Amino acid sequence: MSTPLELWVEEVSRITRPKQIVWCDGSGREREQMVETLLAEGRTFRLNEQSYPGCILNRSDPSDVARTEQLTFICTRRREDAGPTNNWMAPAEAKDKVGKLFAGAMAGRTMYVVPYLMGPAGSPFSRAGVEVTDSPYVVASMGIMARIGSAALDQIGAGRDFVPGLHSLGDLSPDRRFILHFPEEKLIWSVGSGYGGNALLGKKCFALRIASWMAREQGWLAEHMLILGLEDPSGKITYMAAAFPSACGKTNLAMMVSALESSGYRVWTVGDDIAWLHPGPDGYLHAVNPEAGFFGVAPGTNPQTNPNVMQALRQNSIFTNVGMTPSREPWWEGNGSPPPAGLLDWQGRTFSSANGPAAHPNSRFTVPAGQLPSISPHWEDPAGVPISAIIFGGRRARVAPLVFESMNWQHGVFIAATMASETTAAQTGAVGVTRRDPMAMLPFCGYHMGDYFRHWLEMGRSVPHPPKIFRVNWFRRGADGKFLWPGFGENVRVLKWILERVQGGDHATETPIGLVPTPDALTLDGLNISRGAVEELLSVDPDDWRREAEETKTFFAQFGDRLPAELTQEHAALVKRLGMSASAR
Ligand code: GTP
Ligand code: SPV
Ligand code: MN
Repeated sequence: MSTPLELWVEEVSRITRPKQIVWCDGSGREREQMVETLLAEGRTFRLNEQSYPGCILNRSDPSDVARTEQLTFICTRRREDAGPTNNWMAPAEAKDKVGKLFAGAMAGRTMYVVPYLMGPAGSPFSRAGVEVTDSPYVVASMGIMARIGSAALDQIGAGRDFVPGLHSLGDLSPDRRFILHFPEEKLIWSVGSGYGGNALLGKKCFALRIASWMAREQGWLAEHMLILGLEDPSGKITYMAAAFPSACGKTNLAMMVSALESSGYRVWTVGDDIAWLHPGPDGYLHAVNPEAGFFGVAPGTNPQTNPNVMQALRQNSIFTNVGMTPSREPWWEGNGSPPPAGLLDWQGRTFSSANGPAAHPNSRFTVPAGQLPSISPHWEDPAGVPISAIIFGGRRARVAPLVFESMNWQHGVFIAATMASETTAAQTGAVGVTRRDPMAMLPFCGYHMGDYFRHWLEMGRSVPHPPKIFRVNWFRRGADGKFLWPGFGENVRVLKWILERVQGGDHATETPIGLVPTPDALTLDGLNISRGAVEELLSVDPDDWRREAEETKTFFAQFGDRLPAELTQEHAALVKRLGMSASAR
């Protein structure tokens, strides 16, 4: 008797017609075979065996360098269940149209079957998936980003409780690229891209889009969040989760070397991109990191901004679309050293600034989490870590202050739902365009965003000790166009204020948008920043926020009657606090 998994693998092999099928177990030998296969394909290189042992550099197709949101679909039976913020295709139409692209797609190639577990082995919160792919790069990357092989097969056994994901590189043309999610049957289809979130199906496709749907059904949350522990001078560790849009600072915050380490504040990393949050028996929300590695933005990463990851990426790591020096070391803009003579850019050309940067702006490193010096001893705790604060942040050159706190959970959901951020290179399209990105989940919520807001409101009501909710912005700029806040390891100063608020400290002033630190509440010793800059960072300009409130009204309108009444009430209360006229409401 075949198991459901074997039957599904047979079914997809009948469609894709590979020359052979390889079941992956995640062993070192298998990884070495993937590397050999990649080297033979000519777009992958072994890095310097002395300085970067076990590391490779991969150059993707130049048209396949970031997530493609316009080619990403939620395929629910009813269009309205995908909601106005998602692309939608009817399941039957999707299968017919994209099924044609899978037909014979693996002819003459190997089909790899990658069973994977999202979440720590033995955790009641962990979920299994199986990715079938014709890309050895995907196999090697999944081997770092998830627990693959027996950890997953043990959980799946002869059952059907796994999320199947079918992936093929196809011809890599964006004209024939589709990333499809069928949340009602918990199925993923992806064709035409080998890059990151389009192709490593455990990550955004499963752990966010499909998992967010499961989470609503089952009473938990699947979020685009880092998880960190802040140790205070008493040795107590308080856990926080933070949602920022892509390339807006999660990896760097989660791994920071604290500027206040000498006074006893230290940061421990639990996760850098995704959090699954479940109500725990102690009345707190508990977070697990479903991933096992970090797929982080390379440019800007250096020994000052992120010393922890600079150490971790020295071995067993994959570099994608970075430059390569003549001594076969990876290189990117902002890595702390000047471009050496003979540098090759991400497309393998001799570096010339006329061709643009040496590393693609969305170039990335893929690093096993266990290698990080700051990895938390609890990062694989099956029960997760209890969360005391949730932080939402965006990239805003103006308007948004360095930090503010919500008045309560309902108001917290409102300030998360109305967050906006400037777009980055993590997705294709224009960079620097301000867009609403509720909870940093705009590209990742697998269902109607109005229902998602309602689920968030319900979660706060059902948990006896809901986390306090904050907003931050490391990216505010002064009149000279420069960042007002130094960021990175200095962000611990903001985390310290958040910790004090969690512990009941009262150094906060009420403004129309929420509670901001009093001018002397932030610990700034040892930091060279002017009083004026701090005041500017914390300032809340009523005119700016009246404009935000106007935009929020338009943004909310698209959700129709699925927008929870609580958020309409929060908007009305904000409008009132801002002293806006009735017509502006
Ligand atoms: P995804 O992996 O795409 O979800 O992104 P992420 O949120 O983990 O972003 P990441 O930490 O990789 O940061 C992306 C970019 O923002 C990098 O170029 C960083 O150098 C920059 N950055 C991160 N933190 C800060 C900060 O505190 N201040 C400033 N000015 N830049 C930052
Ligand atoms: C993001 O874009 O938010 C990422 C990278 O974390 S990717 O996996 O490519 O989506
Ligand atoms: Mn991300």
